Amino acid sequence: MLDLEAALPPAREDPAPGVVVLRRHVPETITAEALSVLEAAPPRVMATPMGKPMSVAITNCGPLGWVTDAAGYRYSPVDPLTGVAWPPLPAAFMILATNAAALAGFRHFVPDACLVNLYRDGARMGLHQDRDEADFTQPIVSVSLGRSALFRFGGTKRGGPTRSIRLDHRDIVVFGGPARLIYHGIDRLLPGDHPVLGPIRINLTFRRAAPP
Ligand code: MD3
Ligand code: FE
Repeated sequence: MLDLEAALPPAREDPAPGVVVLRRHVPETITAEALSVLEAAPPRVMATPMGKPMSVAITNCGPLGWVTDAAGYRYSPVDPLTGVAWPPLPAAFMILATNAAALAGFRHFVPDACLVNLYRDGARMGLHQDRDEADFTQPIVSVSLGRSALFRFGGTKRGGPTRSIRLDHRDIVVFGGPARLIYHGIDRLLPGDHPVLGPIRINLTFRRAAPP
């Protein structure tokens, strides 16, 4: 069927300084690539340094992967379950993340880590900052697939006012500059299965973890 919506340029929103939302920007083929990563390095529940299991299951692809355990939060070149390298970052992931960052004003973004978050009903991510990376001049690019979710973000200090926006299948958000260290999280999934992923939401976050 002729898809006129797909022929239009992606709709762009700038909900706060340094936050750029590119609606329906992600090609559908990225979903299959994400499922391949999940097959190569199965998602697992990790515990926070305090020993509390996360409600989101995670895995990674790329040279570095974000991990958490009793020793703390960090990036690791190997999967702690197997001791072997994370699966490679698919070329289509790299192109998508670099192009999205450039559209948001961040040229030459070359991620070295892609954290894959898997949500089902009841999974959430409390308000936090992402500050385990070496270079905060580099943005973070977030790709949403599957079930819609309510994303919440505030400012760079805990306890300030927050806003929420809905993130749907194929949406991208770029966080950089003044937004790089904002508090953010996922309140909950929204009702309604996705035609392909069913009750699941997948989020890919592309990061530059190593120093420049
Ligand atoms: C703003 N993930 O993995 S994506 C995370 O949907 C994370 O799974 C959420 O927060 C998710 O750390 C939210 C949006 C996001 C990701 C990283 C950010 C927003 C961000 C880093 C800095 C500022
Ligand atoms: Fe985060």
